[in-house]
Amino acid sequence: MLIKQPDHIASSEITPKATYMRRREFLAALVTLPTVSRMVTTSDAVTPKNAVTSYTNFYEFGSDKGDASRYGGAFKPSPWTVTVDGLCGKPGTYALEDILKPHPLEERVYRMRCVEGWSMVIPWDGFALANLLKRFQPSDKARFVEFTSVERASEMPGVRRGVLPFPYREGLRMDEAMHPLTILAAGLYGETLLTPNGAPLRLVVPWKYGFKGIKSIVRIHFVEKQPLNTWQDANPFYYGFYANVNPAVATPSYSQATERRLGEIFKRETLPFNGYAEQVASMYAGMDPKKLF
Ligand SMILES: Nc1nc2c(c(=O)[nH]1)N[C@H]1C(S)=C(S)[C@@H](COP(=O)(O)O)O[C@H]1N2
Ligand SMILES: [Mo]
Repeated sequence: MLIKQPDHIASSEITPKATYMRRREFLAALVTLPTVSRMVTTSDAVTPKNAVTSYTNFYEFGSDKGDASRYGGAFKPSPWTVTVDGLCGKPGTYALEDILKPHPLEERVYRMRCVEGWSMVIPWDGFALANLLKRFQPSDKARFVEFTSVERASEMPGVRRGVLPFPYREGLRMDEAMHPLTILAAGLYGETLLTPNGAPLRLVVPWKYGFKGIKSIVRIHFVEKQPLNTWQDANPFYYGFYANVNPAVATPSYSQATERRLGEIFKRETLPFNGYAEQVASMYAGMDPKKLF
């Protein structure tokens, strides 16, 4: 078996050389097949596909985990455009095809964890967000990137009922957005993304709680100031900007020490940064981990 680091995640981009050798032990689980790009970041079993597509949080369709698959039938993820604006050299409205074309899809098997305590292992089909953002030439002033979801009352019953302040919004600091583990996904389990999981294009940030993974993206906005995300807007006491998975710090609503993998009976321990600490912890050096929820 060939165990190799993929080219696009050169260790020098993530950690200083000194820690590289230590990191390799962790990367033993990170396998790239030579032909198609495939990154497996965990030895945990992949969650059955039907659990991943039928148990979702997509409040535009309703607040029940089954609402997006129940009411998603009217939603049309095609044709689709993404508007890019703010502090960048190449703003514009791009067709989905233009967004995807230069970026061959890679399979990324990632651990995912919702703040509510359930977790999954999902084989996403996506590409590094960094590669897309670079095409728009973000200016030096752009310190954050803000994403917005589609808001279509006619196709989305949760939007009609106003169950959250829509449109759904999320944000990342620029270094988080440019991190090689951060991807935009256009598929899962080798198939085109289904509506409940955020068709046709959604964000995946595996060291953060699930709510950062904004679905059905229609806008990418480069900004100077830290943007507000929808959950923070709805309830700033419960939700913060960073949402880094931290088992040592309970959020006001949930303990974060353990999680239940969908399809399993016994709970398992939650890992700092959801198991991606070696790759991402250095981005938060000097920051109070209690404030990183
Ligand atoms: N537009 C939009 N994106 C969203 C949400 C949402 O309600 N609307 N829910 C978030 C939450 S709380 C979670 S846990 C993840 C879940 O992604 P999954 O359903 O594909 O597992 O999507 C996130 N992205
Ligand atoms: Mo969530």
